[in-house]
Amino acid sequence: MLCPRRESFLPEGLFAMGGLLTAYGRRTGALRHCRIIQLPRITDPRGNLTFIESCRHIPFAIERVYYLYDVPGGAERGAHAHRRLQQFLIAMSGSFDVVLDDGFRRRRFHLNRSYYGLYICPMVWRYLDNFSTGAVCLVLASEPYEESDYIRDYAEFLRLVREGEDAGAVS
Ligand code: T46
Repeated sequence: MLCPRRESFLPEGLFAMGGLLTAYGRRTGALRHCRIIQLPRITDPRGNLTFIESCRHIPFAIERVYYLYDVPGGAERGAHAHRRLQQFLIAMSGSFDVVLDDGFRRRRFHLNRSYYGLYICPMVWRYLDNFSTGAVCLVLASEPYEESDYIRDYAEFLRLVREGEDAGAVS
């Protein structure tokens, strides 16, 4: 779901669009929209407090919340992309890594604090690994669960990204 006040911070047509050619001639994809977002932190001798409001601290309205926990050592989650879904991941406890890949570039993020998280826009392949003991990954999502939103085959993901590139690339 898009934010009512600010339609979406994502450029028009991102969902269909693939890579852009930068001034330096390097292809960049959706990864440029993904980023670590620092959250408000009310420190208090009684314990700290962090809060998140839809469309204020994260660029979408929250439609679903889920969390990963009791992840065995060495396990990997994810390994797919979403067509439309936006997500925000927080390490509520412990730590883990998130690897993002937009078909052009790949980047690894380490999450280990409950006062910041990683925003992931649509059409980004992701997997999570390196979970510490007791890690809890909280996920805020922009849409209800919908299996048809998943792209679970990496070759298919690359094909879609490249198709988008042919349709939408600019120089
Ligand atoms: C992502 C990482 C962090 C539901 O029924 N409802 C839900 O809301 C979700 C998320 C999953 N499911 C079912 C569907 C599958 O049968 O739970 C099973 C495992 O789901 P999935 O393969 O999506 O789990 P992960 O941990 O590999 O991936 C999930 C998110 O899908 C993904 O977008 O970033 O968590």
